Amino acid sequence: MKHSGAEIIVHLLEKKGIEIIAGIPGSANLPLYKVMHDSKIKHILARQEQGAGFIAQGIARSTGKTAVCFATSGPGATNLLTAIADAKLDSVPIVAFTGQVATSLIGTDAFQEIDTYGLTIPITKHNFLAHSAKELLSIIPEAFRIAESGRPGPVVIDVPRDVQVQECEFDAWPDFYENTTHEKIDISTLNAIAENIKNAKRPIIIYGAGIIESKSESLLLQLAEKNNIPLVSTMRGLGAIDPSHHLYLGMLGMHGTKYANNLIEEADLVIALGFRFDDRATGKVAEFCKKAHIIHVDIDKAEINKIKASNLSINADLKIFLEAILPLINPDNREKWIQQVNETRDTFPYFETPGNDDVFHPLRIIDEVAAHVPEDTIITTDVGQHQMWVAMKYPFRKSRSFLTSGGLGTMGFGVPTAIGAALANRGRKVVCFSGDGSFLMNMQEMATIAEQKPNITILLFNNGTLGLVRQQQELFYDKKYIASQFYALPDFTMIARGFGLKAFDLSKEENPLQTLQQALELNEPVFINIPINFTENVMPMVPPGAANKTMLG
Ligand SMILES: Cc1ncc(C[n+]2csc(CCOP(=O)(O)OP(=O)(O)O)c2C)c(N)n1
Ligand SMILES: [Mg+2]
Repeated sequence: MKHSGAEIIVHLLEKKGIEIIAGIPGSANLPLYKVMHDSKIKHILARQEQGAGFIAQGIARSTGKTAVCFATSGPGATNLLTAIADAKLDSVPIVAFTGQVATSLIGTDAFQEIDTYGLTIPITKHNFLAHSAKELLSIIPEAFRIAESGRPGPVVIDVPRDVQVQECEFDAWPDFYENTTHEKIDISTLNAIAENIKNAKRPIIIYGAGIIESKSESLLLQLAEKNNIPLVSTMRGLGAIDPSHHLYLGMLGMHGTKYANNLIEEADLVIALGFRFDDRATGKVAEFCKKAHIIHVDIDKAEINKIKASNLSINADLKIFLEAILPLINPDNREKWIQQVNETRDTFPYFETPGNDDVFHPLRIIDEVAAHVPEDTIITTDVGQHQMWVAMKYPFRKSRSFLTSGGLGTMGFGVPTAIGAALANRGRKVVCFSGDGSFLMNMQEMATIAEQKPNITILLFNNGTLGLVRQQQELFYDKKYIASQFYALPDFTMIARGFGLKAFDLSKEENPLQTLQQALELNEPVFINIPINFTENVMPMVPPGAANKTMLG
């Protein structure tokens, strides 16, 4: 048979089961779009390529499946970079197809030519520059295998315009394949870990997103319950364990719970599962779990001993590790340790409950939202104080219900990621908590929302400031406030209406909580402006670079 490069791309994406692709066309990828015209794949026209990248992320983060986005060469590709880098740091499987100038023009500073391959080397798990249509037959299955095997991550395929139109003859379509080989777990290390757990007096488990990626939430719970080991989550692990569980201590780190941070320092054994010892979680690393023996299990070998040396480590999929270790663990009720854990939890409540007259307190609003949306609602956030309040307060009960930019901390993440999540999970509600600074960075995607009409509610925590920056200036920069306050505040409600969304402004409502409740019941795109006092700080907090036990508030 004979097909063009563009036909090969679209056919293989259909074969892979890709249902939605977000992107923006331009001269270097128009041959690809011509073939997309007759494809059953639904194309979502984003309004900025960063939006397209985050729509893909919303699909991938909410479903665990690899998602795809398209951009043209030059500015299309550079606009996509932030979303790709964000996917790299949070291990999100996406495959981005970028158009490139014709092969004969590469290296001539041609119109809209940029070295996408070079630019994306440090921010992808792997990247390709296709030299011929035939090459695409091997590149595409390989790209998906890389994106979704082991520790997932983003892959870029840069396709010159002439490669998209080039015809090539071949006998059969290639198959997609998975990594079937797994690292063998060393039995003596496994036995040593079981022995360590048996002898530990004060063990604690810290888990990260690896538990979600490996679908081992229930195995983790079995291990914790069998041996009575308290559980601490990273921000990206939230949702894996029901927060009402008696062994659950919440999140660690900069805005974690004071009791989790303190108890980690009391532990004699830390079992780190799919947790990469990120500095926002560990605080000053030299001071982190100093008294503890450390066991580290991670699918990515490069993470082991990268930041914190471990005493015992296993490089494996967590599911395989947990299945292997569970039969070796004896039941233990750990009465004394659990009593200490409970006492510590009672001594340091996470935060003060806002007073009844404090209607717009962010924690109260989050409680109201959680109480009035369906259980299976997906939450996205932008980056700032509002993100931290949501991570701290929202009761995430299911994996993949909290989509947030953890590693890169990208303002502008929330709205387009919500679009991807809503399109990939029709029938489920998506709520995006945004900040007035972050929202301005990708609000053009409200046009995409108006077009697609997904069930998204945007809640704008409007404090008129770059709140998290203002907070740091107040606490750590002698109150030298600069470039953190907005002196020209847009009328966001009017803007949302201008885009075609139903919009509410709670600052103008007589009974704002009732309006909020009614707005949350709508199953259409809704925007809600919520006034937040700009002096409100996210507490407790570990000062940047300090040890977790020096937590303020
Ligand atoms: C793209 C980007 N630029 C800058 C920052 C640094 N930064 C982190 S939080 C923040 C303030 C966010 O303001 P807003 O979205 O209003 O949220 P708030 O903290 O007020 O809730 C800034 C500027 C960032 N994280 N991302
Ligand atoms: Mg703000």
